[in-house]
Amino acid sequence: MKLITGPLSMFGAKAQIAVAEKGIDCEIEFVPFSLQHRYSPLHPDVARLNPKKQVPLLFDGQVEIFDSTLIFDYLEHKHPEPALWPAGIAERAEARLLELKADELFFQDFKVLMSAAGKTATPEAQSAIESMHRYYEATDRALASREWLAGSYSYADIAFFCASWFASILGGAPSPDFRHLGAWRKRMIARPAVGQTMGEISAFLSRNGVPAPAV
Ligand SMILES: N[C@@H](CCC(=O)N[C@@H](CS)C(=O)NCC(=O)O)C(=O)O
Repeated sequence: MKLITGPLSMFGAKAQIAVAEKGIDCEIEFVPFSLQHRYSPLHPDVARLNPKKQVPLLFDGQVEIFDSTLIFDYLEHKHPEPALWPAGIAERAEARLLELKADELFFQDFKVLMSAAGKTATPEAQSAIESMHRYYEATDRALASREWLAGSYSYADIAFFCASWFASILGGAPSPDFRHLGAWRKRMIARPAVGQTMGEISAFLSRNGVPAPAV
């Protein structure tokens, strides 16, 4: 199996963590990426396979897929253990919804901060930060009575952890007042699969003079 990702890819980090959680023997290849030139020049497999020109991509024999959520599904079918979707139907549905919300809703505010490129005083960036704050607040409330976002540790935790970790680089860090959320982030980073992936990304950031988020 081969995972093609970027050294600073939030969606790629999701896939990297999942592969590591499942203990899969998987080659990880990083596409060219720099803060200045972003994903240019485009990796040939990304250009060939993904009309959206995005990472991550997963290759396994004749299987060639893109999109982190599709990659989660493929990994789950190919390597069911340890399970990363909760077993209960309702909990699984909740986990899938939270994974989608991290990628599609929280990410909308994330994109605003990405475009702001550090200029967070603008009304657009402030509104995105407030919207993230509301998301963090609701998540903190939910985590007051549970260890993981939806039943057992799942892809929902991986997706939202990656989104909130990368948001922290862009000025969208959760307030330390959200102590249940803070404790969950600490539980997340203590997992070897998460700690190692984020450690590699932190090293890339520090090589580029950007402080990595404290968890
Ligand atoms: N929905 C996709 C999103 C992938 C995505 O946005 N990847 C970013 C890196 S985190 C990318 O390749 N961006 C390059 C670009 O859009 O030019 C997924 O879940 O994999």
